[in-house]
Amino acid sequence: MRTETAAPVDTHCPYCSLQCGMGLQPGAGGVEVVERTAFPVNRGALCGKGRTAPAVLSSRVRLTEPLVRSPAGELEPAGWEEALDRVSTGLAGARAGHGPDAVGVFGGGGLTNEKAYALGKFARVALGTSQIDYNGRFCMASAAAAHQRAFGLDRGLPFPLADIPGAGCVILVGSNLAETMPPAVRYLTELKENGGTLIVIDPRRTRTADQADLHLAPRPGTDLALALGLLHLVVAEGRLDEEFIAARTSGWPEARAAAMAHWPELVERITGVPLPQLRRAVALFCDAPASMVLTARGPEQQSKGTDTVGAWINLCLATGNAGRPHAGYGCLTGQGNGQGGREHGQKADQLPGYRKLTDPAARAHVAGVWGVDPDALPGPGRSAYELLDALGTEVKALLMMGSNPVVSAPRAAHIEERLRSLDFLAVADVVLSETAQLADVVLPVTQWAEETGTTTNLEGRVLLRRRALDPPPGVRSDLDVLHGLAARLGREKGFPTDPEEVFDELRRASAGGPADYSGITYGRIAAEDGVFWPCPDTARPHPGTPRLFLDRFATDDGRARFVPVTHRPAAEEPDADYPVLLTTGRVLAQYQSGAQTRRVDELNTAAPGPFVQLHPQLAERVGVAEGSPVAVVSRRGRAVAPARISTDIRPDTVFMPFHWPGAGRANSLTNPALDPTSRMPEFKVCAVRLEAAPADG
Ligand SMILES: Nc1nc2c(c(=O)[nH]1)N[C@H]1C(S)=C(S)[C@@H](COP(=O)(O)OP(=O)(O)OC[C@H]3O[C@@H](n4cnc5c(=O)[nH]c(N)nc54)[C@H](O)[C@@H]3O)O[C@H]1N2
Ligand SMILES: Nc1nc2c(c(=O)[nH]1)N[C@H]1C(S)=C(S)[C@@H](COP(=O)(O)OP(=O)(O)OC[C@H]3O[C@@H](n4cnc5c(=O)[nH]c(N)nc54)[C@H](O)[C@@H]3O)O[C@H]1N2
Ligand code: SF4
Ligand SMILES: [Mo]
Repeated sequence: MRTETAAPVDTHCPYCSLQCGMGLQPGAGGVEVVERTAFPVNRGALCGKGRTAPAVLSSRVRLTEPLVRSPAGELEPAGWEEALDRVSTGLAGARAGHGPDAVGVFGGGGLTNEKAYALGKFARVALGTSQIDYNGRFCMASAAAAHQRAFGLDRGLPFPLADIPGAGCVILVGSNLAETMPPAVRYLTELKENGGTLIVIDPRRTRTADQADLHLAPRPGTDLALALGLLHLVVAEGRLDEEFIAARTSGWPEARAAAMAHWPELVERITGVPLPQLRRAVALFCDAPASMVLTARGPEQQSKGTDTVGAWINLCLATGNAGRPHAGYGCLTGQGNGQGGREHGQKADQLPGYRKLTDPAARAHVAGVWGVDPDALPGPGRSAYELLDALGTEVKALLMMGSNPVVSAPRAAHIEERLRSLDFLAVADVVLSETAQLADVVLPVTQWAEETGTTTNLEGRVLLRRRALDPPPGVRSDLDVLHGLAARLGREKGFPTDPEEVFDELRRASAGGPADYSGITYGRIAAEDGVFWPCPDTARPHPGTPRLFLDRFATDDGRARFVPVTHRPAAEEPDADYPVLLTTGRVLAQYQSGAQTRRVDELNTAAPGPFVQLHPQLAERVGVAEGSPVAVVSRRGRAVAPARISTDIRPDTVFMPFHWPGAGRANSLTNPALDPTSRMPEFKVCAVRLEAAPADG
């Protein structure tokens, strides 16, 4: 028996990229969340999801034994040996019949660094497949691509959140921070207390927009034009930082020419944002001694997301707001390990340390650490949506670890059907998610509080989650799963189950790469409240890098690159048949596909189900009343949910949260049109029509 004086275990929330610090106090009935005020990012504050996270540890709601599909088609309890045998046979069978690329692996940005690393290695070494990608492709891939293009390196925020209050003006583009990272609102409050101004750009007046000095409500999918219009005004009004442009950038003449084609009057027409508001935004942004632009999923989840983020970066560069304190561009990454999960090799084109799979030197280095022939490493594979779309045709068997695409993928009914058409599907999860329900084998895995591992938060700060309690019997860790499968596939060695051992290998694999973790140890993280990468292993311990680009950008010549970009319409614009724009996103009390949070009573009470937010003018035209069911129909499908009538949204746009399966599933409607560079689907814009639905849907 534990004594009641056991100290709380310092750890981090299982959900979003803020990775709030929390203490877990072990007690008779499991663990209780206690404040961890010393952790600087959230100083003890938590949102309701973090506070209630232990509810998902309860065996009442989670998987506690492997499940195997019986000849009669039912998922039935089985032992671990049988379940792992079935998975390795299923994966190996597809490989034997159709070649290694007939086996797919799908990961997640919620997985720890250790798991993401091991999963990428498992795909390339144990399976020999190129077909691995992950749900981060649905998240911040466009910002990552734009970061690489402009700065030569992708770390979501090149500065700590604590720098925000020191900026004179912050533009939040398509981020509903007050609902998606509530404890971070503190930084915006402090910004305003310091006399700084906040501009929020969102087609809806959100809880975040409520706090803004200026709220611009553009038509969804027009952020690229908006940013270009602001840059045009910056030039026209003589607000350029010529000195910065000359000293620290390249490519300005071409970017300038592209921006000058976007007349403010044209931009007003495209975006629906009145010209005086555009002028005011430029004044606030340029009057401040240092300004920031922070983007989130609003402008990024578009079929032109990379160019859109590029346009916002151009605005920062032209005004000298980059590479100096309290100024710059940053992306607010989303998932718990959305940053680290995109660095260590579960992405289709990537090796650990944010290395490129196509770079011969990177292949040689990582193959050396893995003890394999570099020529044996496969090349880049398909992106997430393209991989899911190829299921059942070119990809015959799939291992899913850390995503629930039946709810979260665009054009979800089609993806559900692709998953059903597989010869073999294995899902490792903590709960019986909608995707796990389709599997041939379900493997029950341990969760955050039951295992140790590192995550990298949205600031690039590498953190340690610590095990605070024992998992229920019958549950194994993802690292155990990969170890067991690799052994069955002939790789007895190379897949350790101890997270620290995996991390030490990751450090070596990342050494010398852009995301260099080699100087970071579990001990250092614990002692320092996290360590910012890059942190090479140097003779005198490297301090880590809270702020990037202060002296030079990570390009070959050290200069940030302007990229000339021009506006283009969404992949699907409204027309006579589908006259309304649909956009999608989140609510405070549910997380992602809802697999975890829909199992928490308190959260379900706060956010019980899907809804369609629409303007009273539109509601009247369609003939729906508050709370009555409205059908939303797109070229991909139909969804029905109660109307939530509000003047907080543009009259030409409806909004649906995507957290629920079934009749109200927003992703039955969304358009999988992909950004050509980042392969990000256009979750934030598609054309729909509305119909008042009969009460039974
Ligand atoms: N409560 C909660 N918090 C979360 C999550 C969650 O599921 N629930 N998920 C986490 C993850 S993985 C992520 S990625 C982040 C996402 O965090 P956010 O990006 O803040 O969340 P979203 O609600 O997807 O989108 C933000 C806003 O974009 C607006 N928007 C829609 N279309 C457009 C557009 O065309 N242009 C602009 N400028 N804005 C637009 C929406 O109205 C919405 O208010 O949240 C993280 N935190
Ligand atoms: N329409 C619309 N769709 C969207 C978005 C949007 O804005 N609009 N946003 C997109 C974005 S930004 C994201 S990030 C995706 C997210 O969507 P998903 O990829 O579906 O994310 P989650 O719901 O977090 O799914 C994670 C799954 O893994 C399980 N899990 C959690 N931790 C672990 C672990 O450690 N190991 C294993 N094996 N399993 C674990 C969870 O129980 C859950 O079933 O959705 C995307 N879909
Ligand atoms: S803001 Fe994010 S990390 Fe913090 S408690 Fe909420 S879900 Fe967890
Ligand atoms: Mo995300």
